[in-house]
Amino acid sequence: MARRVTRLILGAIALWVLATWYYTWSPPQTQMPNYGVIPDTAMDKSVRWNKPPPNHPLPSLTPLPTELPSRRIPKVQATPPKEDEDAKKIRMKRLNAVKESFLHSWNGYKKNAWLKDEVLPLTADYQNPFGGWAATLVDSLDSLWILDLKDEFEIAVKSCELIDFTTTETKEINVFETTIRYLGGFLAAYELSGKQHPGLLKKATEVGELLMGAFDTPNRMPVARWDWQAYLKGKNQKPSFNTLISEIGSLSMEMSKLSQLTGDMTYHDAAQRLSDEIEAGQSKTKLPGMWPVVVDPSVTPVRFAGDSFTLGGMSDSLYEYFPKQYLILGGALEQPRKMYEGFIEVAKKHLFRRALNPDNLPLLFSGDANIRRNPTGDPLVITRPRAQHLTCFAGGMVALAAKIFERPADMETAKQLTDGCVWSYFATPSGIGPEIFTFIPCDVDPAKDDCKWSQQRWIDAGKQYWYGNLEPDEVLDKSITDTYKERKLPEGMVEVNDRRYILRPEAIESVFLMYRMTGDKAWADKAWKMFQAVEKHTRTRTAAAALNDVTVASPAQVDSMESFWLAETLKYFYLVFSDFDVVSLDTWVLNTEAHPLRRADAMG
Ligand code: DMJ
Repeated sequence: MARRVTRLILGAIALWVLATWYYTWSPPQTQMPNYGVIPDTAMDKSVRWNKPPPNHPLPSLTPLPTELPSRRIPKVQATPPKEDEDAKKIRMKRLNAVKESFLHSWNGYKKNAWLKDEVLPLTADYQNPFGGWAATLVDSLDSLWILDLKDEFEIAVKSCELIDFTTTETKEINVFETTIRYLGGFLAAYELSGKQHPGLLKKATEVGELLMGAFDTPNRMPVARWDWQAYLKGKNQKPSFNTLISEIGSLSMEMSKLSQLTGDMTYHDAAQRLSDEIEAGQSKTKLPGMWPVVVDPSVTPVRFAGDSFTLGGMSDSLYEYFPKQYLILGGALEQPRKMYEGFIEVAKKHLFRRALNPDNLPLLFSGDANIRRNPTGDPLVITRPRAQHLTCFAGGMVALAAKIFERPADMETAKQLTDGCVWSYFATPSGIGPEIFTFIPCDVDPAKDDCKWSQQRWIDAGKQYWYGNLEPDEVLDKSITDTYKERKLPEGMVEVNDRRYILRPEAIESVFLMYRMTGDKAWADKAWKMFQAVEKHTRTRTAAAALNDVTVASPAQVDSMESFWLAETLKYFYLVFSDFDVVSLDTWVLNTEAHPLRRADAMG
């Protein structure tokens, strides 16, 4: 009997030990949904940002330029097209449709993901890919203001007070994304709303202060993916030797604007050091005038030794910022203009290509350039006819620069670049342009090539693309037409390399800028057609979703809605149908007090 009791007691103790171990070490039972980003479990959650004394203090700070610009910056907006009552009714209907779409997604975010980075539009869940500091909320503040959703704006501004920038579960802070989505978001909203909400500037300063930690390196170049906790623990950090050029090349507008608004030159100084390095490297790259996608800022001077050049992903905003930074600084600094002028002719020569299309429209696309060696060892520039949705900002950039830098002939280039992107929308069965496709370049010399469409030319381009190692007559035309059919390729494309549409803004941004700068109503009609297609396919019960394949009539939706849908894409659609004095480019872009309104937003 005593032995049975002892066994029972021992059993109970064993059970208790097991249970204690299980509850202490097993995962919590209330399963957290998968938010897409796995927080680093090794992160010390008690660590909070508290600015440490710098490891590499600066003897002095570069101040904002104060001299008056040597040249007057010309106005950019055209006279709005005349409109009768019927035309106005149509425009207002379109405007309201965009506003309704915005409210639908905004409410979906509010209900399901408030204070989180992104709503998941299919599962009505959320995810935190940008530090968990309410990216969609902050990024969309200026849209709320522009769309005249002032009550929502007030609620959102109030909620910003709850965002805690002293901590995050993210191990590495992405300095570029944090700058454009958060810092840019606060600054744009602060200025647009007439500087009536000092809390927004306070938040911007918190972000700016945090980001300055990433610049505390021996050469003051930033660590683009920044381990903030290691830095707090005293790590002597260095930038990575393979950094993307856009991640260090497009911080300037937000940093300089923060200095303009606070009077603290720390931020502008950080940006100016970067710009000086980038300018110094401009003529020393393998494609002088442009910068390679991957650079090494861990050394001084920064090394720009890469072989690949593009206006697309990983480089785009570097170029986009030149005219906009020139404007932010009121034209008082020639450097961004010089860098623009130094690169644009190179891009025209090596990247921009006329493209064959069944309607024989004058279209341009911005491809990629790679540097190879020819048999004698000399560098050879190979242009790859790969068009990315991300390059669609180029039309708007070239148009803006054509106006402010007085390059009127470039307006035609801007038009053709923008029309290229519009064509990529209208060419697909869904009515939306793909993320990446391969086009058919015509000879750069119009005297040698009239760039006239024929089915045979499309087929021959396919032979070249798919069977480049064979002689053209070794490949049957039929095998190419079969490939085109199987791969559902619109006439004029030889491959769609990435079939997604992820709610990106670049194409509509350029259409909007072209409309405001030319006053040609055709742009508004193009925008409406684009909007209808985007709205039809992306809308979900909760918000709006990315698409997996725009080359089919009914693309499947993907459970993602990045903050730029509300912060950029719908804002540009809305501005297309607004009066020209809503965020007039001449007020907000040319005014030396103008806000950065985030990288892609020359005006909003
Ligand atoms: C935007 O968030 C920014 O404009 C960035 O510079 C590149 N593109 C995305 C949206 O596509």
